[in-house]
Amino acid sequence: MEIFVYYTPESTPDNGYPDCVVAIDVLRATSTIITALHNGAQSVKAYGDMDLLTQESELLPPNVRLRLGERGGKKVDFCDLGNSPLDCTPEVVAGKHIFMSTTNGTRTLQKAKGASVVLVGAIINFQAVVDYLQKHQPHKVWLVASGWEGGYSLEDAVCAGAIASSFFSLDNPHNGKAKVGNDEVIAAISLYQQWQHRLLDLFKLSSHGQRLLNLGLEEDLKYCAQKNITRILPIQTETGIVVYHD
Ligand code: 3SL
Repeated sequence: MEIFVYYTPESTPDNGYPDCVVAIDVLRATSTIITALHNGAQSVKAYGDMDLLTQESELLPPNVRLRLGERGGKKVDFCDLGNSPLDCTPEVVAGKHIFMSTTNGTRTLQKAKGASVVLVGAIINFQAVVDYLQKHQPHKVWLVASGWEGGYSLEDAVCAGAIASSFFSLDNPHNGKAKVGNDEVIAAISLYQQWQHRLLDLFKLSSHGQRLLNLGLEEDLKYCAQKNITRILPIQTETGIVVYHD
């Protein structure tokens, strides 16, 4: 297995796909997807385009669908939910098909669509991602951070580092359980090693963490900073649609 880290979907190579992509948007899209499926949602479908989301969601009756939309951290007016994982309670999401569009995270899922397997990772489930990779040993793996509008984000980078840390030790990274694909892998592991016991503090320092704090969403940061509170591993079954995989 060869593991690569990309800090934005835009920085992934455009000449083909790997065997497995792990899409990461810790604050908050992938944390929300994982939570919704943990709490009984049937599926989550990601859209870049709000109009398409509206059209396709209308094909299902209102009692089995939920529209989830976020722009700039805020709920999109006509949607049922914003992008807070804390709103995805069992009472709200169980049995529902979720149609979702967010600023960055859903773009990562769209971008990953050509890979044979697309997994959804966050701090709240990273051990489930590691266990899947260890069991299935895909040949080439991309850990793709969503970042923010084309730029680097600390919270996604540290999550990539949490996953990669299970495969490499910084003492001798080129002699690990997998092959180091690019320098970003080492940088992500270094970040995780520095902050692994203070993830919430790191999130509060991050630019998107600051944005969410300014919107009064500290509880979301606290929730998303918890390590491995679920074993749920969403996996893409067709372009943009993710369901629970064990
Ligand atoms: O960019 C995204 O996809 C979102 O996760 C951003 S937010 O946390 O909902 O503001």
